[in-house]
Amino acid sequence: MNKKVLLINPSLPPSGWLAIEKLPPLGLAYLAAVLEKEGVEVKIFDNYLFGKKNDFVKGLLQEFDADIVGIYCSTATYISCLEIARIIKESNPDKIVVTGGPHSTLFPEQMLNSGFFDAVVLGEGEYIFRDFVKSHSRQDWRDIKGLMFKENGNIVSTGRAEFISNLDDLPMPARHLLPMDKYPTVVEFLDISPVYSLNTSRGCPFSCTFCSVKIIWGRSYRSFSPKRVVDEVQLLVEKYGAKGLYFREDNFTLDSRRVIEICRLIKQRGIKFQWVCESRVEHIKEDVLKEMSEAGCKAIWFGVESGSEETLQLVDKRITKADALAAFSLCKKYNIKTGASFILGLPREKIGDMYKTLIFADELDGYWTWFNYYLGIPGSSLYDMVVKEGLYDQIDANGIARIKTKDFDYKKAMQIRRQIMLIYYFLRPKRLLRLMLESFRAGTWQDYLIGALKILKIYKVFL
Ligand code: B12
Ligand code: SF4
Repeated sequence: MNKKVLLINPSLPPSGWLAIEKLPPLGLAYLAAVLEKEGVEVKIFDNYLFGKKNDFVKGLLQEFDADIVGIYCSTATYISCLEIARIIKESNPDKIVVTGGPHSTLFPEQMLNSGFFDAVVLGEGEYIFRDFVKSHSRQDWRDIKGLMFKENGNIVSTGRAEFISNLDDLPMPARHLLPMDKYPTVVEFLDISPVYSLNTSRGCPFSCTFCSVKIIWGRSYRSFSPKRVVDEVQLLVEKYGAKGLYFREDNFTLDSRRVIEICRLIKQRGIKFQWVCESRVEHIKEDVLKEMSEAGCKAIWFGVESGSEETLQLVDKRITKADALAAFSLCKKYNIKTGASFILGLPREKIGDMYKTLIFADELDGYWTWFNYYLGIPGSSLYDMVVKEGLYDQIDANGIARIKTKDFDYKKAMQIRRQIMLIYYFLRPKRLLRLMLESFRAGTWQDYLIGALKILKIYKVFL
């Protein structure tokens, strides 16, 4: 097929979000790999990484005259996504502009009503987008499940497509189209480089009320087979020279048989690298952890969320503090570093619950600890509750809710978060020192500094 497709990852517009981590957009790389297999010429431009002004797209289209432009859209990058699409339509009205990703899947009508998009792909995009690119005319779009577009001013939805039943059918993500040498390749926990990321599963059977992952990926868990995962590992180690890997996904450890099989294959093939993954605390069982440690696992990030049992129940996390303590202590036994991620300022929390989180974070004493503040993300059931009960004082242009309850508002929650971070880091100076050393090593110290200044509001003293 002699069509040309340009895929864009938009930059983060100025907002309350921090963009400390920059990883290759694997979703776009999967779309590109499937298209390349069909003979389509594809380019990916990752402006989340480069942060150029959005009119970069004009020059790009002069160099690469794509027939179709596909733009990733998350809630955080929605404004940039919209602007890029507007610039394309104003300068090249004949281009077909399509969007997909979490925000577009949540708000397809909003995207189409902007007037800048020809179609929206809902959810898992590889096969839907392939069929879209292969289609000969707009008439064919009605036959492609998973699409929304406008026809005579009316929005047409073809319904949600089936999820891909066997992920192993997908080709390896087209990392060769990404500027792999430009991404930060150092992660906290590992003192080696380069470290690359991969994503080996989709979907989550849990229903944490603050999370919107199920809208895209559904409740059923699908994963690449252990062999396919280890093939990708081997490719990253042998072709890209990876010394470390980061399994950056929601539920890497959900299926312990799969994890054990992956670890055994890594050992059998004698692949030498260190790795990090993310996990729910209750999935950490000794037999699995032992295999993980033997296969090179050095650290695990956990969503611990809160030090208040009431809050854990409120968000339907289905874990207890005891589960977290057990997981952290097992990790210690196997010399695996731990990361603990918490959320402060959830609706229905009392101020005392936030301090319970501080006390519990101190007790867990993860190698890394991160305190997020709650922002209501569209597509989550907690967001629906916040909106229904009017527990917000602002919903911004991206649809993000800043909450306000009878106990605190967003400003107060941020103030408490600042105090909590200060107490947590100054309580044990080793934590502060580690944060500083690691961010220097990772080259992210400027981001952390800006983040810290924002968090501590120190910048107000200078500006
Ligand atoms: C790894 C990861 C990151 C990485 C890489 C992000 C990236 N662009 O790939 C980094 C660290 C950079 C990151 C940053 C952020 N992330 Co993040 N991240 C993830 C995570 C865990 C996995 C992403 C992934 O690789 N998925 C696998 C690939 C295959 O899926 P995909 O990228 O979604 O792409 C598929 C479809 O969406 C669709 N598609 C995507 N784009 C397009 C474009 C077109 C044209 C088409 C047709 C289809 C299509 O087809 C793809 C293939 O099936 C997800 C959780 C999840 N389960 O997805 C959160 C997630 C995407 N992140 C989230 C958030 C909130 C953020 C940040 C705002 C965090 C922060 N405070 O900085 C930033 C925003 C970054 C951005 N560019 O928007 C939210 C987004 C929610 C929302 N409503 O937008 C998610 C869903 C997590 C959550 N719990 O809610 N993230
Ligand atoms: S937070 Fe993690 S475990 Fe909970 S629903 Fe979201 S992806 Fe699943």
